[in-house]
Amino acid sequence: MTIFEKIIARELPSTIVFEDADFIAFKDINPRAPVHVLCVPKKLSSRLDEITNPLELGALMATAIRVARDHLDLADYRLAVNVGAGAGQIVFHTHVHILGGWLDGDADSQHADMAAHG
Ligand code: DGP
Repeated sequence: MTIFEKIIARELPSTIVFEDADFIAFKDINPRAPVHVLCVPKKLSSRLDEITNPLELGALMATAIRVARDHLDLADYRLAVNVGAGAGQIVFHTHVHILGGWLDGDADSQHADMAAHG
């Protein structure tokens, strides 16, 4: 079972900001922006490029956008996906990072840089 499956099953605590039949979104435990939420498909795939159905890929992006705008109230935000360990992926259950909430001009600071984590 992946860490995120345990969160979906409520076996691990998390701060959930959105959930429907197919997706869950919860706060990242190691935030790298003032708002940092992960949008996760409940159907398990280990990395984004394992999802071959364009409708599923589209639904994931559409859900991330809906969570950012409607549930996190972000006008501007960054969506990021690490695909593979070499790109910084550490949890092998596909997820989209939703990052935002910076003050003007802070979005490109080191704090906001997905590559700066670890
Ligand atoms: P990535 O590097 O793209 O695989 O990002 C995985 C993210 O998952 C990372 O930013 C930290 C977060 N994370 C790992 N374990 C947990 C956990 O148990 N709970 C929560 N809320 N987030 C976690």
